[in-house]
Amino acid sequence: MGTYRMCLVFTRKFRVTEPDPVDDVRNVFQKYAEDEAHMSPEQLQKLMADETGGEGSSLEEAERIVDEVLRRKHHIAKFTRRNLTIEDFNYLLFSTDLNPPIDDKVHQNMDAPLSHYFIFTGHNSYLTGNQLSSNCSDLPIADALRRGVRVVELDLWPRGNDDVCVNHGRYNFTLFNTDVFPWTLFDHCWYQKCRTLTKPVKLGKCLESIKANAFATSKYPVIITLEDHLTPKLQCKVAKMITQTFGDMLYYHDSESCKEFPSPEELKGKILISTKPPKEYLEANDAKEKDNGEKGKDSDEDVWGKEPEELISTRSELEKVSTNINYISQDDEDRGSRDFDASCPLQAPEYKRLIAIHAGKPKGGLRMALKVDPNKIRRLSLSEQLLEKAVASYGADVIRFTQKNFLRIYPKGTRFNSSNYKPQIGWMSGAQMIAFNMQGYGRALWLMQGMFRANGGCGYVKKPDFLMNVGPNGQVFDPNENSSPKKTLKVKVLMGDGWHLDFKKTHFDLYSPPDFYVRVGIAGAPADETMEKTEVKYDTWTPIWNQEFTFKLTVPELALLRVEVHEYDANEKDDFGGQTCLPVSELRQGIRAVPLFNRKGVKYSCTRLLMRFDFV
Ligand SMILES: [Ca+2]
Ligand SMILES: [Ca+2]
Ligand SMILES: [Ca+2]
Repeated sequence: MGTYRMCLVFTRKFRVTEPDPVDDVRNVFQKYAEDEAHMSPEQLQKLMADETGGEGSSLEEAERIVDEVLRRKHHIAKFTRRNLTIEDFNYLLFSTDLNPPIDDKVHQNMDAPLSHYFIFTGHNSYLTGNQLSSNCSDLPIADALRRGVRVVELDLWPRGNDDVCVNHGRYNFTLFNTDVFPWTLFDHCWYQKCRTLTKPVKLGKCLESIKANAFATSKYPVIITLEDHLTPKLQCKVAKMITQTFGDMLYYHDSESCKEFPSPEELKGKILISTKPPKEYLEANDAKEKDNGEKGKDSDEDVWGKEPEELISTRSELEKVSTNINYISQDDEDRGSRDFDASCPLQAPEYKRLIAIHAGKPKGGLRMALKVDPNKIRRLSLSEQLLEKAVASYGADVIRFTQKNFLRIYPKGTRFNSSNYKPQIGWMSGAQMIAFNMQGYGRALWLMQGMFRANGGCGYVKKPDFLMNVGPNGQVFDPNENSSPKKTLKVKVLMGDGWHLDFKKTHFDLYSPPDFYVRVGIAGAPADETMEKTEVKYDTWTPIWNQEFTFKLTVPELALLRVEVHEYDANEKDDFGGQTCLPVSELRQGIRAVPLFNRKGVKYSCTRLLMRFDFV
């Protein structure tokens, strides 16, 4: 009896899935195999060359692929033939590693200054869950770095008189608004508690974790942004800890003025510190704190099947955000540094020396904050709301600023649940560091993960030229101007497979096979944003859709292809069946195996779609 059951399990887990080739696959096979029963390596090479426009498709590569398919599919090492049947060819097209939708190699020019790249950026990287009560740990930092995140953020707080810990300080009491946060418990008592709800982790542990994981996935530099709430004495201690932990890995420069930054290539294997110089913390401390009025509703509800919302908030929402520059100082980096001992003499030169990227606290209005100093590179932090405001009012100034300086965007304070915001507006304005809560999964994070699948997943994606170009009269790209379509992408959703291996038989529907449909669309420039969907294919684990969609793209450089699979249910919320997001600029033409990921961005072992991409 036991043997019999074992046998069943074996069959279920290891059943090789080989759905019959769809018409598109048959047609391609017939065309290149010239109506013969087999496709030779030479014919495969011709196919590969036609798809890539002739680039990077050698006969050796085609032979390697043929051998690999025969080895895997027929479990033999010595071949009596060296060519593919239609079934072998179909197997090849379904292989996510042999036939991926985008390349996995770093292919962009890595020799431009650091500010010419979008950088994969984390927000409150040490939090394991929500922003109020989750624990602090070095594990999410390690996890983020291993996923290619290149900017991690640490909040430094005193622990007793002599020690430093990493913790999510506290929220302004004024942030708590019962409209946003419908708990009735927000009184002063709660405020006191909120200061200590998240459990701290030792700084040393975080630094060691960064050192151990920084270059496991990508060799390109890691930037640590520090939010510092420390006395000069403790800053000295931090400087010592950082120096001792990282040693030669640390990059810093002697002079305070730095006109151009080194490139990711030059900074390979280096760690950079970015924070405000100690003096500015003192000033921030003295500055009068104001209600930051972040009362906008969270726009990132996980409502499945809902269309993407408008990129820019409505006028009335914008008007809630004051133009007063004091709101800029409502960056996390400033929020509540009240227990700083201002009477203490300022003596933390070692600390100041370590700062590679100065976070400048702007004086004056938003426009002043965006002013470019030809002799100095700064990092400016804006909340997601203030960025919208800045782009709507001074779009060109934002672009000009980000051509040289670093712009960091952070989630508004009311995202207690670690949700994220739509990153597109940040990319369209050239903001390098769009800080995301990496543990707060949802559609926005899928876009972020999709963007950084580009360039081999190394965490640096070169900004497109149009963001860096300066015209003869100093004119730059205007993010508020509409342009005409430059490229058309055709996406054909052919079929899907693998769910029966990754999910239980009853996961989707209890009494029948699942009913899948695919939502496919574009995230990017407002004019390009759209979402379409296929028909529902009822009661099948291997749905065949064969539906084609056409997307006209005004900004193809920043477009992301969004793909979501859902399982239709007549009487309840549809089930989730996988997602992915892919940089359009890197899509390989032709029929590709597109691996799907779960809500958190973890790849399923077997679940994938067969899709066809064409640029016309
Ligand atoms: Ca269902
Ligand atoms: Ca069903
Ligand atoms: Ca169903």
